[in-house]
Amino acid sequence: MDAKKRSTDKAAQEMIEYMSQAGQENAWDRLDKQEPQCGFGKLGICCRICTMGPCRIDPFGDGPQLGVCGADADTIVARNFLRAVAAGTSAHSDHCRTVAELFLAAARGDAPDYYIKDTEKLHRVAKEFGIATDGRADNEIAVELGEIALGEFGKSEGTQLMARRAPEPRKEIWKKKNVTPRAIDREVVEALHRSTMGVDQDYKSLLMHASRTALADGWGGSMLATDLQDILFGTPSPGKGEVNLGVLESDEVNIIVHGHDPLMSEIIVEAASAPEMIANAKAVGAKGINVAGICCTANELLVRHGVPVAGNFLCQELAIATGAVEMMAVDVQCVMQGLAKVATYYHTKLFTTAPQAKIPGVEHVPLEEENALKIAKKLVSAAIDNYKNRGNINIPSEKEAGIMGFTNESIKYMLGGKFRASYRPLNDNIMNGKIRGIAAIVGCSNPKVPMDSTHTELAKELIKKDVLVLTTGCATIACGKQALLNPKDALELAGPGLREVCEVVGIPPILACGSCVDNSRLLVAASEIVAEGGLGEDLSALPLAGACLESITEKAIAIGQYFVASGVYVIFAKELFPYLGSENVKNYLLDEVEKDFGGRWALESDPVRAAEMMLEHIESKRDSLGINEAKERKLYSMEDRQALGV
Ligand code: BF8
Ligand code: SF4
Repeated sequence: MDAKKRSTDKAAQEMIEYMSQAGQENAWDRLDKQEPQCGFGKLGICCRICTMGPCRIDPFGDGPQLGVCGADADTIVARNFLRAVAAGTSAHSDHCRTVAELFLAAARGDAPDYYIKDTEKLHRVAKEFGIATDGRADNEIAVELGEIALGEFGKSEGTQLMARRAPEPRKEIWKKKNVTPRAIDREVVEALHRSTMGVDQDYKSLLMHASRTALADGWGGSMLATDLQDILFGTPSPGKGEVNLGVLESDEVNIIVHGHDPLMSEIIVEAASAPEMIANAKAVGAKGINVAGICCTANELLVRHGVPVAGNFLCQELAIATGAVEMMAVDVQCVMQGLAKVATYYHTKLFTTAPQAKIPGVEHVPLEEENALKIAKKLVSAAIDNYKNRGNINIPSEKEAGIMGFTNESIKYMLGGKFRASYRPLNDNIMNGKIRGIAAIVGCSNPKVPMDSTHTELAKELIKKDVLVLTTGCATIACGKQALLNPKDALELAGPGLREVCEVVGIPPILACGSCVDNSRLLVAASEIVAEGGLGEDLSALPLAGACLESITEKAIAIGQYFVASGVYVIFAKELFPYLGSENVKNYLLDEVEKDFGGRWALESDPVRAAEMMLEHIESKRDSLGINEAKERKLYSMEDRQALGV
């Protein structure tokens, strides 16, 4: 076991060594035990959809080429891809539904501990949805907005309201291809129906529905979740935060919130800051209460409240192994069952809080919206009571400060000022070539990749080449751990053009934009950049590329596909893309899909090469826009001019 091969983050290396010496297993050890992993699964050519199976296709062509039902590799791989998109869409959208229900309950006065924090955004989104706002109370407007939002999941006709935000030519493409997303639940249900035995057996048809389902995520569930959360919990604005296991305090009661849904974590933060809770903590000998986050819940809290981030996905078990965590409360998604085992070695009290997510042996305390603060205080009290049970602690010292919390709104304000917020300065600087283009770095941490290495190397390569980077999810936390969200450090790594613009407008070269549902912020920002003018008429015209080189979940596939179907070029790591067992599916996703949507997938694991590919794409878009011409003329030498006779 070489901890350096497992992670590039020193705090994680220290904890990996520590757990190894203590004989405690974590995700990396379990991965070792799984090796060699199934080659059929890696290619996506196994099917267990019906009980005539499980079936698998021989990738070498000697053995069976058809499942019992006659399904070929194309159908099996396309079905697996569609089901991943449907699962990812369900995750983001069920998160959204929970938020929408809470939003409505808060507006109706049935969730007394929550209230609307961003009334300006409430009015803006309400007007966009055609809700009358003049002379009406905020709560009345919010009730109507909440009802419409919940309707987006199951409405019997019409298409997603948020999808109207896309540029006109994009909407035309979706209409022509018949993929404008309808009700979110409908797209997911249809995806499961189509991909069951004996239904849709045309890989292109299956993949077309994957686009529609994914769009119901990006321009539906995820976008709606982001906006409702902004209205209810406050729209983030850039602020300072700290990242890595060093944020845990040796002399305070440490509480970790982990998962995705801010419903639970928001209220735990509030409960932990209540004077009586702090007094109780002091009474047991602690100096205070320290709440820190892991995964996307961390991003949500960091961007809204500056709550410190203990780590990304692979840090969850390591955090407990510090021995300094009195309580970890988890909600939904990316919560490893392995936590339950690690917690048995330490005093950490683990709680599940979401009705959708329980773990055997872990106490379940559902966070009811009508009693939220009371229940949150019960959880915080459990943490305080547990402080006395601490044994030895081993908190790594590493932590880095950075600026996080960029949104479509805040980027515009920073660029153009509060009263004339605008993307104009950004568009101008892309057009004059100081900024070559924009890159989105998104995604997870996967034990198959040295933790954080690819996200951070890619970010460094891109800013060096004058590409503005926007990042979300665990990729953001990876950048934070390596000081890349610290504007001063990051600016030193940026190319001269990007650096100049960032210094003038006061933004860092890597913009931390929040959680994975916040990828929808990038879609809105890109649409507004198009609307600002000068960079083409559609998202596919923009010098823009996305990458997720450390992915794990089905959610990442849904995100990738909604970016592709929105016209964006998206790179994933080849080894983490289990859909290559069909030449036809591969050709479609890596090539032909571009004719349909203007975006496509590409596969590359090496961050330096991935950066080159993204730059090539960005430069080709710049060429098509004609914005490289002026710069090229400047490079002409005297001989060139004489040869041209000018
Ligand atoms: O939704 S980046 S490991 S935490 S899936 Fe999960 Fe991946 Fe992290 Fe957030 Ni996103
Ligand atoms: Fe096999 Fe077809 Fe059933 Fe899949 S659906 S398990 S390929 S028989």
